[in-house]
Amino acid sequence: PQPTLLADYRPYPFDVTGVELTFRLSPEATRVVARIGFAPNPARPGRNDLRLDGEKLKLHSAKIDSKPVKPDQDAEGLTVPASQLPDGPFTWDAEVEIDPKGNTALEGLYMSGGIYCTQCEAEGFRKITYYPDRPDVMAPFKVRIESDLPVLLSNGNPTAKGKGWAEWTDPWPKPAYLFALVAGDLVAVSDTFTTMSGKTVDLNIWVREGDEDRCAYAMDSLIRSMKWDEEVYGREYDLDVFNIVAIDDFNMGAMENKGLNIFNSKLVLASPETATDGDFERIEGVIAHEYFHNWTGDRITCRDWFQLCLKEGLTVFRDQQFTSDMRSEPVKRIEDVLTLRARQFREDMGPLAHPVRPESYIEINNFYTATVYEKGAEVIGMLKRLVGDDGYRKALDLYFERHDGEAATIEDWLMVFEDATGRDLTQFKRWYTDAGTPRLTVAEDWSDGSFTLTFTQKTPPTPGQDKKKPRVIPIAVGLLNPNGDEVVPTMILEMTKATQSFRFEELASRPVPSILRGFSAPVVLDRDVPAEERAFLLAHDTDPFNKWESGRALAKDVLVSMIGKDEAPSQSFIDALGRVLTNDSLDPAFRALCLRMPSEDDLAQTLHDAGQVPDPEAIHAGRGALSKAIARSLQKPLVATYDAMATPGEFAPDATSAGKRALRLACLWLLNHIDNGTRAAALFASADNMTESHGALACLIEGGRGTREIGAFYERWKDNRLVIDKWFMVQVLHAAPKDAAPTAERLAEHPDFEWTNPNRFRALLGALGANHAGFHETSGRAYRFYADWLLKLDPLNPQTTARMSTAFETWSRYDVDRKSMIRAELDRIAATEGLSRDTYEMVTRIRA
Ligand code: BAL
Ligand code: ZN
Repeated sequence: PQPTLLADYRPYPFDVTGVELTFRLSPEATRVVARIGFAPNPARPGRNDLRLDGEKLKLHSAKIDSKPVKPDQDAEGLTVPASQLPDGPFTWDAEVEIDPKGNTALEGLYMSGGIYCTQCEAEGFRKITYYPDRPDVMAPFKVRIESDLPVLLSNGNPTAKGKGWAEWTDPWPKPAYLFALVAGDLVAVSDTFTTMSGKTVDLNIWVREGDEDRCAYAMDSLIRSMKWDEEVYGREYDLDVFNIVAIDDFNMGAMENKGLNIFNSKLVLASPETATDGDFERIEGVIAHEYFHNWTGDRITCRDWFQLCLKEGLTVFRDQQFTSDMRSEPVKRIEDVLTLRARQFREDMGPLAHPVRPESYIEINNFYTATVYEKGAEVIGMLKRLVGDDGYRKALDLYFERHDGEAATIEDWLMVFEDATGRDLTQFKRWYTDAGTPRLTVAEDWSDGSFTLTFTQKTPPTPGQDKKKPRVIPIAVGLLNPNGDEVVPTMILEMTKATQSFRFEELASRPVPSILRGFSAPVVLDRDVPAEERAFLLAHDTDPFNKWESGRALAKDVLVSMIGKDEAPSQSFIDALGRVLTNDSLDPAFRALCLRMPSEDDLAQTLHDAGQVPDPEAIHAGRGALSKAIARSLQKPLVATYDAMATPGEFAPDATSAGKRALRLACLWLLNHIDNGTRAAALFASADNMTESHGALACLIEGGRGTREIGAFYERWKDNRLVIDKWFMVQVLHAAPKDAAPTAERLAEHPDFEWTNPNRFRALLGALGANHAGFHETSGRAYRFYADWLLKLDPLNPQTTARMSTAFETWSRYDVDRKSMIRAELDRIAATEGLSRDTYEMVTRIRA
C-alpha cells in the first residue's frame, strides 16, 4: 500500500454546496440515495475530474444534472472525467446499495444488536455513499430515514417525521466524518439545558429498554459539561437538540458526530452496582470530551488527517481541565501523567514513535494514538504555561473567531497564539513536528548564596528522524530550604538551548530544588537523587505532583535495586510511605496514588533505560516482595486506614467518596499479601458496589484464590454484558505469570466470549497484553495465542486488530529468546495472505 503524505496536500477541486441523503433501511440491502451539489473550487482553477471516494458500494445509478453517467469505478471510488462535467456548478445524484448487517468492520453503516448505527471517522462515510470523504470538504446535510423502527436519528435538528420516516437538517456545514445515523428500538432518558443566551436544548440519551436506570450519571455529566464550556471557554451549544446513543459494538470509546454523539455503551451506562469509580470518572470525562468537540472539532475541524491533534489534543486538554475542575486538580494531573507515561512514552520510545503531527500514513486509523491525543494535550498545556492564562484565553477567543466554520491546520493554531500574544512560536512548533521524548539532565552548583541549575536536553532518534534540535521546554521549578520551607515559589524556566543554566541568588542556605513541578513538560527527567532528598521532597514539597513523584521515584529506585541487585526492601522508603499513609491532611485519593506501586511495564522500561535486560518474572516477584514488606511493616496503619475509609450508606460517585474507596482498596491490595485473602473475601461478600466488589475479586485472583467468587460474580452478572467484560478481564489481568495464557485460552472457549464484540475482545486479549509477566512468560505461549487471535479478528475488524497489535511494540527491550519469539509472531502476521492494510502497517512498523 502507498503512504499518504502531508506534503502532497491539495485542496479538493470542488466545493460541496449541499448534501441530501435518503436511507431506505434494510439489514442486508440498504439503499442510499444521494443528491450532492458541487461547484468548482476557485483554489483549484482549471478543468478537474470529479473523484469520489467509495468502498464496498453497489452503484445502481449515477446522474449529473439529471443525465445518467457511467463513471470509471475502482476498489476505492469512482471518477467522472472533466470532459463529462459541466463548466460551472452541477448536481450529482446516485443510488447505492450497502449491507449494514455484513459490515463487521464497524466503519460506515453497520448493525449492533438490531440497531443501525454509523461510525464515519476517519474514512467510514465512503462506505455509505460516493463522496469526497476528506475533512476539508464541509457542507450542510439534509437526511431522510425510511424504516419501521421506532427511533430514527441523524445530525442537526429534527425537521419532519411521519409513520416510517423522519427528516433531519443540520444547518452547520460539516465534513462527512461527522455524519451519523441511528435507527432502532430505543428509549430516551431526557432532560433540558438552558444555554447562556436563554435557548432551551433538548437532551436525550438513547439506550435499549431496561438500561434507562443507568443513564443518570452520563446526563449529569453532559449538563455540567455544557455549563463548564460556557463558563470557561464562552462556548454555547448551537442546535435545538443534543442526542447521545449507547451502542454495544463500537471500535472506539465514543464519537462526536454533530448533534448525535454515538458512544460505546460502557462509557454511558453506570450504576453503583455495575460500574466502578474509574468507570464513573471515565464516563464524565468522555461525555465532556465528545461534547467539547462541538466547538473544537465540529465547528472548527481539521484540514486533513495529519492535523488530527488540532482537534484531539485540544479536546483532551479541555476534558482534562474539566475533570480537574470537577474533581481534584493534583489527583487528575497525576492520573494523566501516569497514562501519558504508560502509553505515550512507551510509544515514543519504541518503533511506533511519530510526531504529534505525523507526515505520512498508510492507514489513518492507526494514528489515533496516545501521541496525537495525550501528547497533543501536553503540548497545549505547555503553550498555556508559556503564554499564561490570559494569553491562552485571548488566543482561544481568536481561534474561535477566526476559524469558525473552517478546516484548520496546526499553522493556523500556532498563528492565533502568535497574533494574540506577540510570541514567536517557530521553535515551539518542533513539539508538533519532531517525535520522541526529550530527556533532561540537571547539574547543580552552589556557591556564596547562589544556586545554579544547568539543564541539558537530548531527544533520542526515532524512526525517520535521527537528529533532533533543541525544543522549548517550560521547566517549573521551586526551591525549598533544608527545613522544608519554600524559599522560591514555583517559577517557569524557559529552556530553549541544548544546555542552559538558570541562577537563583541571595539564598541563605543551599536549597533543595523541586524540578518539573506539575509535570510542566512531557520529558524524562534523568536525575540521580539521593534517597534522603527524595524522602525530603515526599515529606515537604508544596507541589503535590512532585510530592507524589518523589515517592514514586523512591519506590522505583527501591524496586530496581531489589530486582536487579537482590537487595532487601528499603525500610526508610517504607517509613516514608507510612508517613504519607497516616497523614490525614492529605486527600485520600492522593494517598492512594502514593501507595500504588509502579507498574511492571514501567519497571521494565526503567531497567531497559538503565542498560539492563528486564526479566518480567523477576519484576513481578520484586513488586510482590516489596508489597509484602510494606504490608508487614505498616500492617497496623494499613488496617486502620482500611477500616476508616469505609463508605457506608448510599453510594455516591463523587471524587471524595471515590478517593476513600481508592485508598481503602490500595490498603487492601497490600494487606492481601499477608492476610491470606481474608479481608478481600469478606469485602467481596459484603460489597454493595462494583468498585469494591471488583477490587476485592482482583485481590483474590492476584493471591491465587477466588475460584468460588469468580463463579459467584458470573452467576450474578451473566446478563450484563459490561460487567461480564470485567469478569473476563480481571481473571486474565491478575492471573499469575504461568497461568495468564492458560486462563486466556480457557476463557476464549467460554460461550460468552463473543469475540466479534470489540469490548469483549479487548477485555480478554487486552488483559493478556497488559499482564506483563503473563504476556512475556518464557514459553512464548501468550505471544502465540495473542497473534492467533489477531489473525482471526483481522479479516472482520482490521481497526481493532491493528490497535491491539501494539502489545508487541516493546519487543526490543527483552532478551534474545523473547525477542525472537515475538519477531516470529510479527513475521507470521505480516506474511498472512489478505492481511488488512491497517494491521500490515502496524506489524511492519513494529518489527522494523
Ligand atoms: N474523534 C474520535 C473519538 C474522539 O476522540 O472523540
Ligand atoms: Zn476526541
